[in-house]
Amino acid sequence: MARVLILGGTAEASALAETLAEAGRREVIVSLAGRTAAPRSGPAPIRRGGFGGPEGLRAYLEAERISAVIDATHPFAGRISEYAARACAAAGVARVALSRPPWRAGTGDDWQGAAGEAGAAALLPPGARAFLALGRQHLEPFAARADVWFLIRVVDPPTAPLLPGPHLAITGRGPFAVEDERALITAHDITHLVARNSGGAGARAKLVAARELTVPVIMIARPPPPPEPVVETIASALAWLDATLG
Ligand code: 3Y8
Repeated sequence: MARVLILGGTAEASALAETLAEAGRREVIVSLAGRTAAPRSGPAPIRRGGFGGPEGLRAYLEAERISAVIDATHPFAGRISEYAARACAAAGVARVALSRPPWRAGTGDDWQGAAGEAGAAALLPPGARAFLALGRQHLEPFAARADVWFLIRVVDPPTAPLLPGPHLAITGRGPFAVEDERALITAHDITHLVARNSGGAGARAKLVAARELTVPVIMIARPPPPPEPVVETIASALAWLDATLG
């Protein structure tokens, strides 16, 4: 039975793994960077932690006799996508990237584009009350903005203050509901929402709530897409796998 490695960390990766594990035609392993204490489990075994760069990943592919890799990592996880493309090329293993389309502003959306978290921090007006839906890893550019009050959503409870200035940390793992996002924004008198353009359904609710409450969004633009071939949906990733493995 062919062995498939899914580089995970998104709802699409979880759904792919579930579909393949239930079909029972291929052996599936999901790999996570290991950013959260207790990732959501599913039917496929989960491997956590880095591989030690492209060389380590190539060695893993050979040792584990992986026949195909689906890179379904988060659109901002650029480094692992680059490493996976290099490792698969070096090991002669077929690989596709599954990258869902970015969110686009629609009618009623008030979005300002930002280049990275530093760009977003610079766009916040003095005295803003900003909801940072960015997780725990990319907060340093906001540390200098002691004039801003921050609501910070992270997956695991923080073990130390996330910022030196005034803020409140809350925990949450998507998918989120619009009415909960609306209540959160209202309860904390949020004046600006800062988000990364992750795409997908799992974290879109906050954007709908911001539009309904006419709260402006500072949207951090996506990094360049992963190396080709790239597909945008679970169905096309499954079709690629069948075409590749038969
Ligand atoms: C460990 C696996 C599922 C997967 C859920 C999706 C949806 C929620 C959008 C907000 C924005 C954020 C964050 C987010 C999204 C889904 C999806 C997606 C954004 C889990 C997961 C892991 C992570 C790591 C986490 C990061 C963080 C980013 C929170 C599991 C739940 C903000 C990204 O606080 C922290 O320590 C969080 C750290 C890395 C920041 C970042 O740098 O990207 N993801 N998120 C993955 C690993 O170890 O490899 O624990 O179960 C996966 C999900 N994250 O099955 O339903 O499909 O996109 N995750 C961002 O886009 O801005 C949340 O709060 O509104």
